[in-house]
Amino acid sequence: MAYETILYAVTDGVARLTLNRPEKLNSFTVQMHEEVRDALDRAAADAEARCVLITGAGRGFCAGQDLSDRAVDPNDADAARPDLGESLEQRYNPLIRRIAKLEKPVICAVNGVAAGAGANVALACDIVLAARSAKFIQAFAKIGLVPDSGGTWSLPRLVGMARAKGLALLGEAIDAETAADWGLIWQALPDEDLMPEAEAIAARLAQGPTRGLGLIKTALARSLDNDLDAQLDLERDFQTEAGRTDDYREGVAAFLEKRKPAFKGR
Ligand code: LHQ
Repeated sequence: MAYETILYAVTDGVARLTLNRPEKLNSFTVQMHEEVRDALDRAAADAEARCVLITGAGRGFCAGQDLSDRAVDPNDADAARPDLGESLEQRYNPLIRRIAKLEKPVICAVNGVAAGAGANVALACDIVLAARSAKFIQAFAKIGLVPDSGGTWSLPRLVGMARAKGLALLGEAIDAETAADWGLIWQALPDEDLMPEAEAIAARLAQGPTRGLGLIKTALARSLDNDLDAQLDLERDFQTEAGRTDDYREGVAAFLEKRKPAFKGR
């Protein structure tokens, strides 16, 4: 598939996906959804891609759904009422599931405003960095909607119920430093440091023990539903698998030989 609304390339083990509709703050259209899905599927299937780095072109990260194709006359009682659930089922939910189930680390570099579904796409990623000038807005309540794209699931888990309710009900923007202080994201950085730091983390993860990193991501996600016994069983099974990888053998050998490991991602 040729892309028109995103940029996608794999180099040095990193799949870089850039949302690229800067004039509309990278808000989602049906086409952009199709392209992002396709790119994430390619990244999942490509052994050369050992982590994914998502960012936005221009001054915004993503303003959520493109609302320009949703305009309705509020005075026209007969105007068709859209089925937004269908839009979630067909587009946003598959997107969030792809990020969550991708067994490779997904880094998100939030370069500017992240609003509505755009904020929750960022929060679905594994390591979220944001420029100090970026803002996170659960904009849904402002237009009569409910946080979607996993927001009602991720917000209470990331920041606790009191802050989740404040963010979702008030729809106010919070800045990147507040987001980091609250534990919503990993780190807020000076604007000029965002991409160099995101690239440094991506380079590090791309040279990591990819299978083990994928298992870590899945184990932490499963812990949110498991009790301790179930999680201990899961750790046993995952460690069995990790212990059989070439990268584990290399990691131990490198430690004993006092050198840097050369992981192959196998
Ligand atoms: C936009 C958008 C946008 C179109 C900026 N659409 N053009 C899922 C299921 C199905 C349907 C419904 O929704 C969902 C999930 C959702 O995501 S709902 C939430 C949708 N998003 C929003 O409500 C956010 C709307 N945008 C804003 O509030 C502001 O644009 C923010 C706070 C993000 C940025 O404000 P500013 O920095 O002041 O920029 P701006 O408002 O001037 O925007 C720049 C341009 O981008 C402007 O176009 P123009 O032609 O006038 O220069 C905006 O119209 C356009 N834009 N967001 N979502």
